[in-house]
Amino acid sequence: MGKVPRTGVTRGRSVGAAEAQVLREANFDGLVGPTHNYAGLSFGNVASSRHAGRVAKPREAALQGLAKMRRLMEMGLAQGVLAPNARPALEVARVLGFSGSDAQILATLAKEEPILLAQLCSASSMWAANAATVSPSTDTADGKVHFTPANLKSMLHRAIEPGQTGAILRATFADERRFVVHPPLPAADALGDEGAANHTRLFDDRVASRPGAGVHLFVYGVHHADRAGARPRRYPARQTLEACKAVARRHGLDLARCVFAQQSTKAIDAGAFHNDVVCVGNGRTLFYHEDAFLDERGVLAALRGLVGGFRPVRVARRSVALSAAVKTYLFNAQLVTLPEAGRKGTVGGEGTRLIAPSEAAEYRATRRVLETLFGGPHANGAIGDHAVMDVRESMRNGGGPACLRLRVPLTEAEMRSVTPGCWCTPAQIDRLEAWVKRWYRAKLTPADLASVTLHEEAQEALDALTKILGLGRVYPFQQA
Ligand code: SUG
Repeated sequence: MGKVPRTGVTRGRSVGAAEAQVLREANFDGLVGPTHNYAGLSFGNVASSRHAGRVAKPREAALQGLAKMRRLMEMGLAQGVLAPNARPALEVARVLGFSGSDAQILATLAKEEPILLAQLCSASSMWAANAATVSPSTDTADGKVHFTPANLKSMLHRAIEPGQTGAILRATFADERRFVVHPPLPAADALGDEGAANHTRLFDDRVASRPGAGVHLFVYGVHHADRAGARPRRYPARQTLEACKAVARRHGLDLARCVFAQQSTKAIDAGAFHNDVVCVGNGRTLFYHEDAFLDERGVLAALRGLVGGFRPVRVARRSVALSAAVKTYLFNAQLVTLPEAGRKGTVGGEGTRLIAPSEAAEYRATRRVLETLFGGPHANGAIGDHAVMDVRESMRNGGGPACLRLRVPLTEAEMRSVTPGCWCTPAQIDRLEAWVKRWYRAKLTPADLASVTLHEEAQEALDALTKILGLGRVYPFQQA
């Protein structure tokens, strides 16, 4: 495991434990799989539709992701990696009635069901913020870390993820004394769940010595049972209130410390298909767009009442239009607390840094927000500075820096129980880069997806990956 300085500290008391537990946030980034392509599969995700059919660069995409992991690790943050789903998911094709050899199924799909072929090939598991919702042990009734893999029921290419994602999470967080990986919620309209992309854990980070559980902001697009309630008109609302509540309940969170907030329908209709497109939080800070929530005042009041020293950093629509927020992904950023040792040269904000996509620095209005985060009109001393990351290949499918990572706050002992190969160290990232360069194609178009060679390459690559990460046999093809 990489040497991870103490940082982003919050304290809480795990049930039954005599000592207050110190948590550190680790980010587990989804590794981009070898079939990364642009198929325009996500209705309501503007970037996905805009780039449909383009030539994708899987090798570059995976290397961009690894470069981001390396930079966060070099900032002194705890960085891990989540293995991708294996694609093409021919086991799903067989469930859907296709038969014959792999080559025959691929040929039939290409000829008769090209959209289904693209769905079965999508590398969408890279967006680890949708892998699961995570509750740290300080906040759960049984003192364990709970994971619920998201059912992702809104889109077929994503709805086939939770089985493999669950297996990968179980292999990564294998110690059952500390980690619980639940099954996904039933895949019904009433229970649409997209995971951590719609969840933010806040806590008072001023007094590290004051134990206390976190506050959980769950954001939903629709209250399914409320037929008269607000709903987006243009694009689907992927997350329901019912799903948020079920996750909070089964994880054993204190419901009095949960805030369930509806996303503004305007935001969804502008292309913010997840709350993390317009909002990100860390500690007692929430950085968000004015149009993120249906009832902004109510959300702020609830959070003010629960989070000591709560600091909202609001960006008004007259500074950044909703369309610009969606286009640049200014808010699809990681808001991190740098460890003491890594703060040299930072401006202030107690080492809080916004890790934004390069696109946000290229557009005038959002660049201005980045440049004036500390001391400018949006500032209240909450955010010290920013860094930009180039994850363009993922961005063209609507996935920014925040989409690519799953936040997992862990105690020191829990960190030691994670499968060691899943932690990033300089040597492990070197190994993964070499692995990508060996196996990944430079270019991929939707027409290439029917290739049996691609299928075989992907399997060999992932088989090798499970050895590098020390995961065991997590993939369906390894069990056959
Ligand atoms: O679910 N894009 C993903 C992007 C997910 C971003 N995640 C967060 N915001 N946390 C989605 O819409 C596009 C695939 C394609 O069109 O080929 C896609 O699935």
